Amino acid sequence: MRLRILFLIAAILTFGFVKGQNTITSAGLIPKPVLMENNLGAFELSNKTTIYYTDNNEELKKVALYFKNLIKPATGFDIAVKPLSKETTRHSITFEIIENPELGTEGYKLKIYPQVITLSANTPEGIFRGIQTIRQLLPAKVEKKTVQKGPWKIPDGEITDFPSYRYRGMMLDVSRHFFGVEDVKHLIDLISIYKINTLHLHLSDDQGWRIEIKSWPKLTEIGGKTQVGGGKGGFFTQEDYKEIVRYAAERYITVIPEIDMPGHINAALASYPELNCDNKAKELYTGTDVGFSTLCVHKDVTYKFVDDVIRELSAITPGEYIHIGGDESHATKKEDYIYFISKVQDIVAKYGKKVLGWDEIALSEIKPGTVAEYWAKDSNAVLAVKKGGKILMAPGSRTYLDMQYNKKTPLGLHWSGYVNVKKAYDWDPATSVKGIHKKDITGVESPLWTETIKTFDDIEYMVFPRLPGHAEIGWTPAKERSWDDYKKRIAKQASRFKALDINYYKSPLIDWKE
Ligand code: IFG
Repeated sequence: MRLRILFLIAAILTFGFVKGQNTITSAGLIPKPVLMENNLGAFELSNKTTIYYTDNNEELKKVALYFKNLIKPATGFDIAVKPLSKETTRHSITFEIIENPELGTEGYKLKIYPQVITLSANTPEGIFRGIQTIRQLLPAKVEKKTVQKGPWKIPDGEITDFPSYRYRGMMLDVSRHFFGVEDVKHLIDLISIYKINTLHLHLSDDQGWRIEIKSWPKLTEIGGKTQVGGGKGGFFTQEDYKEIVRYAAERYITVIPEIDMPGHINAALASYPELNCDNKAKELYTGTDVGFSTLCVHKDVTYKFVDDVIRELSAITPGEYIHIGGDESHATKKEDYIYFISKVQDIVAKYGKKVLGWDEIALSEIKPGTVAEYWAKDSNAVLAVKKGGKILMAPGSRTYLDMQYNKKTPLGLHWSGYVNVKKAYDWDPATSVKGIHKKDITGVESPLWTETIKTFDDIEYMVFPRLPGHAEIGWTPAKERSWDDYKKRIAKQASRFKALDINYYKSPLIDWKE
């Protein structure tokens, strides 16, 4: 008899078939953790749960309060948050800072028992990443903004987890169509669920200049006035931008601003005649062509402009990178481009920042610390590495969220092919470009260009469900990933998308479990 019971328990532990109850391995976690073990039973969150944080660590307290406030609307629980002391109540969640080199800065260890949860990490950032896992182990209705019926069970077991790549990002183009602070904050909330840690804002292009530069006010007064299709455009004041940076930092997301140069610059050329070689301001542009504009590379005022812009932007950007663009400069002579990009890298370094740029920057010098963002040309990526640079992987054919899913889906472009959910997921950055290896790669990024994207619903439609797959590529080791396993897990995210009211694309490739 005893043997039969033991066998039954072993079967349950192995297959997690406890009827109806979630288990850690059946919860559909994305990104998939490195190590997961099921135990029997569950921890049930209640009003009596206490959250403890160790070492009276103020930053850790903020993360604990983030978790408390995250679960409060749907559970109705106003959970106590206290510094860990000797006597802890029986039913508790403890966030603790430990020293475990295996976990790095973002990794965590999660142990869930019926009465106690311990989430440990080397840093509060690691605790924040682990909280996203706890969040995904709770029923999806925990995402709702109104009180829902319980129970609020978190399946027992253990998770050890840490990311493959340090840079896991998304880019939002706010130039082609402008999206304001509230939209950007909402996007930050959604991408943080999948452990994304970088938001690259494409702040300037031919159609719009979107960031206030106090020493060049017409950039937004004139350059910010319109957008693709002729709508009213808009821009971030420096206060708006600082609020976005603050909100992102609370979720351990670093903002990287991009000022695209020397091309994709018509909005600036329309704002200041002196930036043009013929001293004539350009007309504002509301179309979707690319590659027709350029700064005047051999004028001193151009470098005064670049210096002022980089200076002001660096002063309000805590992150170590500034993105200088550099793509599609078809209107700039090659030798002028090489000269310009080299000078801009010096200016960025002067303000204590490092350079990120689209892969064409490899044609110029690559200064120490510079990262080339691979989007289209393999040879540029290989050249950048040869010159000592690192690569941020953003291949148009896999990560561009403005690519149509297929020829029938209404939004997006398809110059880089159709990118369905499988094509977005089923690739490995470390082997997808000949001559580029894991050691050369800082991470993965998913750009959303907005020529055809006008509303937040449009953003959600293109981002979900492909971005969670990219987040997993950046986090989970390639050998742990397979499309067959992933498509079952992304299917289970549908209930979360629904609870979050996300306008996701119900790809026919997935058997969605709403
Ligand atoms: N390429 C351009 C973008 C945008 C994109 C749309 C890059 C680096 C096509 N440059 O991608 O400005 O127009 O898919």
